[in-house]
Amino acid sequence: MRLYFTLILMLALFTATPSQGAVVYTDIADISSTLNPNPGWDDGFAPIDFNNDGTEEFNFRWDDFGGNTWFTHVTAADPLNYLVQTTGTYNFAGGAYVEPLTMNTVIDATGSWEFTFPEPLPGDLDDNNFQGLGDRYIGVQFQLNGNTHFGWILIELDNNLTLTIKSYAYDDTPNAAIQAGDVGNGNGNVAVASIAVQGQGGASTITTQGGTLQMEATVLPGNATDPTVTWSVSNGTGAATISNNGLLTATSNGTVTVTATANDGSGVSDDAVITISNQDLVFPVSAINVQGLNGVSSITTLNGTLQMEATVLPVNATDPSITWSVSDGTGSGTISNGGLLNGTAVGTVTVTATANDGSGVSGEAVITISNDPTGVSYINKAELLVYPNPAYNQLFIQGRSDMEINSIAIYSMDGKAVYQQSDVPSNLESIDVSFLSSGHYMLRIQSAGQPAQNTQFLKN
Ligand SMILES: [Ca+2]
Ligand SMILES: [Ca+2]
Repeated sequence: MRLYFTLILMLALFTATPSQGAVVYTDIADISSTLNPNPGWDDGFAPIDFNNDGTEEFNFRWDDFGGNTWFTHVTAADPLNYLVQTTGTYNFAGGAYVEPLTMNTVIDATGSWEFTFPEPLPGDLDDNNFQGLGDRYIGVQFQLNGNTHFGWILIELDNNLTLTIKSYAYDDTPNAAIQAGDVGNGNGNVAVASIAVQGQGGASTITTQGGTLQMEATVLPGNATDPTVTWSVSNGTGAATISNNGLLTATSNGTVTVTATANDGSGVSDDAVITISNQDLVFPVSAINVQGLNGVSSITTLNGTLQMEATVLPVNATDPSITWSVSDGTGSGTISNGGLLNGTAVGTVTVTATANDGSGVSGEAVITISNDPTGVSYINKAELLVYPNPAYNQLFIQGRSDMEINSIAIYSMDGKAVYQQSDVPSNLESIDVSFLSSGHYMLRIQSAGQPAQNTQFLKN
């Protein structure tokens, strides 16, 4: 038994012994800088301090000289000794372009390395380089205590010219190679090797107007460290949009190409062509149902109003717009473009909504206009204004200057008093009606020496 514990202890000690040299990984909160304003620059942002000793080894810079002349640079604390892996081509200023490395690329002394003076470019006007690729790695080498170390910096330069610095790592063993994306967890990183894109169930068409197709990406190998993808769609003869989750929505007939791109910096992507049809179908209006708001079919005050509503079928009618009109019956009225009916003479009127799509479909409702429903005179507009109608939170009351209002009451359409104020201050300007639910109400105002005056209003 004692021997067993001793073996366990020895094994534990052996396992815990740090290996010589290790990848030192730093995941910073992503730092983004966009080329804006124009012209302008952002100097020395995103300091990279590989060994966390308070001294940065690298940082980044924008230059923007206007007229779309822009550069983004990798700069270094020691530009004559710190190197960046480059593509070996030179920009007009004599600096090299930074090589966009994919995940697991081995970074060592081989390859093309350049001093960081003049500063190598992740991108400029002449060579997009990193632009639009998604995540890519910059290979770097630098000196610590006279020794050379290799490392990587993960960046993204998007098509909107936003440069984002995400994380970095180096190997603390001098001259030791490091793989792009190695975070030092001992497992290395499993890069995405392939992506297969298709529509759900193998579908490659959208045949309904404004229809959708859920796109699917099969990412291999199954143990990829970061199996997530970014969806995009490019319009061919047709057009569509795609959500972050890969839901494709048809816009116009033809073909579109859907792409899923790995987010792990492996550079792997796949496309699928989707064919869209039936986006130009026309659905004529088949029926229109007309009624007053909340089913109200009467105006109970002369010159009162009623908001009319039209329900147009089918719900996917291509042009669901309508035109309002009113024809006099025994009464008369006017109607606004928005369907607000004003009863101008007692009796009935017929309100009509006619489809604008040429289908010839219309719907109508008969509205009864009455006056003085409670045996008192209506509001004389020359003496008493109540507005706005419809009312929202406040109902304003403006009487003739010598009018003395004694009481105010509001009744719902079924006759219940929902508001009463008997001690009306002389400076009253408005009533708070925000507590009322939407619908029609009767306002009754009793002023000195006058019969009660009523008006109907709509609360929105
Ligand atoms: Ca440092
Ligand atoms: Ca990060």
